[in-house]
Amino acid sequence: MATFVDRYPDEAAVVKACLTVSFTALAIGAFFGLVQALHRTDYFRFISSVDYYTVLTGHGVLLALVFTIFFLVGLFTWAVVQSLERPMPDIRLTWAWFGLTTTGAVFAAVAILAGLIPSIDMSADVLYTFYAPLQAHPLFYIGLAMFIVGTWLAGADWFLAYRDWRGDNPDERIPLQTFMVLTTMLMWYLSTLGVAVSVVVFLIPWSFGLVETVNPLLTRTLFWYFGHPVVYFWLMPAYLMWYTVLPKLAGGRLFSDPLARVVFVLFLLLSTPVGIHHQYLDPGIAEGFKFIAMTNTMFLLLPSLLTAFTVVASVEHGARQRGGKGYIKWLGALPWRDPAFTGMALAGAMFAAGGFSGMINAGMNINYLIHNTLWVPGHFHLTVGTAVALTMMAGSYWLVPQLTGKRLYSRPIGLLQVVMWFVGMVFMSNAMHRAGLVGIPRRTAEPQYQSFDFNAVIGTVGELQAQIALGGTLLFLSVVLFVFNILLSAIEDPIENPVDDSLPAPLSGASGSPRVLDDLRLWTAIAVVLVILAYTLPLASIVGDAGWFGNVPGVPVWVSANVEALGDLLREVVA
Ligand code: HEM
Ligand SMILES: [Cu+2]
Repeated sequence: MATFVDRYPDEAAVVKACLTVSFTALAIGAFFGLVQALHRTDYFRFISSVDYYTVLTGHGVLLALVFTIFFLVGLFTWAVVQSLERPMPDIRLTWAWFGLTTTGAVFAAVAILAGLIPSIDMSADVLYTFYAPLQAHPLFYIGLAMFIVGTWLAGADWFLAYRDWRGDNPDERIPLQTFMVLTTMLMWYLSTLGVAVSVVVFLIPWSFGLVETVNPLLTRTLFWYFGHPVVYFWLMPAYLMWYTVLPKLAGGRLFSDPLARVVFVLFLLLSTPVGIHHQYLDPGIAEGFKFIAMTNTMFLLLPSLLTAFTVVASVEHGARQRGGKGYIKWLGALPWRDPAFTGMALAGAMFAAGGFSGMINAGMNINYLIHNTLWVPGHFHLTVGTAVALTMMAGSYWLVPQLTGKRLYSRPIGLLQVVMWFVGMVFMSNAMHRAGLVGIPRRTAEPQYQSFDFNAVIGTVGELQAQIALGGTLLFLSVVLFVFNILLSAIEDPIENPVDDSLPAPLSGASGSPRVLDDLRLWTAIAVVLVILAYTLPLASIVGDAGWFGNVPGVPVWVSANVEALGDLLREVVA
């Protein structure tokens, strides 16, 4: 059968555009990562420590939000189109959400990067968590709001495609990839409500000076209401590829389709009522609510353990199809020369390690040991920074040829790239975890804290710094290889079937499983109830303590006469 781009050229163009934005953000963000790794460890400094926060904000926003989410919207569009086997209902709507998300991302990026240019009165050095009372230039918040609304429209687009398909196929089970997209988006709608309210109702008016004060605990809580589910928004594209693409690359088939559905339903139910686990150290939230968030968080381990089982079982099935034998020896029969397979497999292995350090983060009492230390970036460079990022890069080696009709420029370079990421991350992340354990803080350009001694239990602090700098350098070089491999693939000549893109049916299909699994209304309703239970009382007490708009004035990271004038103007218009 013809490849994706021949069957759906219009859709392929949108997906390619999404990946172009995604990889551009990856390239810039990775460069910032290198700057941070070398600056913090004092190996090489060419920015001032004040600009460090501009760079760190850029790194967080460009990688954790732009790179991941643009990849997601591209991948999901591909997944919906190819699993429903029909084009998008109206390609103009598809381009419209692409345009809106891209404009929003560019606005936010401009507001951040302007911080590096002293002659421009604009800055957004508020880090990707944008905690009030740190106050960014309004353009930053406006960009974020547009970006989020863009993702909502993208979801609407996929739901419309599904509705059309349902009209023609009233009795069929939802195709697995589309099921994954729809459940993920339902979770996203539910959770982005929090951040949208925070940005639109509180932060934008406040950054314009329309309201004087803000309630920092309220905006923080709304941020984390979205901030935990967003980690599943990053992960679900990786899961989609682990469940539906990785088994095929391994030479096998997905072990169980119904189990995959159960996992996605569990994420829809459990992702949101846990956000307070990021606020164990926030005063103003009663311990009991924190305890509930911790309990819910521990339940969330279940779908990830189910995933580990299902994906490994599918890969083992693949290895045995390829002649693999024995308890462990089958591992040798896997296609380790294929960069797409190897990258995803290594990403999955690192996710297991990230899961373990995540359990430490989630424990209310041991969290105090590592809170705000370098342990935390150590943890999430394993999860979003590897499980997600490496799966996306590796998956691209299989996906991009379907979008361009051209073969990958070099598989050996691809293989070197994914292995280099893995090795770089072993150095950087492990050293970050250890540095956190001795109390070295995160989010600082000057971690030496003169007159305060950090003593490593094993090795030395100097050795930890060296590993972070070395790991960061390898990671950056890995991104350089990735970007060049993809760019050089773009100038290959088109060929008939650049990659084997067929996806075999699961070993155990959906047909025998309970129909209730596909009842999206039911699962959404339960998810809403769980959110109401988890959040009503904490929010009521936060608002009761300090009011909706609080009593804390802003601490602007920008100084701009223009914005003040604009604020005056808006105040007059409103009055
Ligand atoms: C070239 C590869 C990378 C390098 C060298 C790198 C390096 C670093 C370092 C050293 C920090 C800690 C800075 C500090 O706390 O002072 C950091 C923070 C961070 N990194 Fe990375 N990183 C890389 C890739 C990624 C990727 C792929 C992602 C996500 C997809 C990511 C997301 C983040 C986030 C969200 C933060 C926290 C920012 C904050 O504290 O506001 N990084 N990175
Ligand atoms: Cu979380």
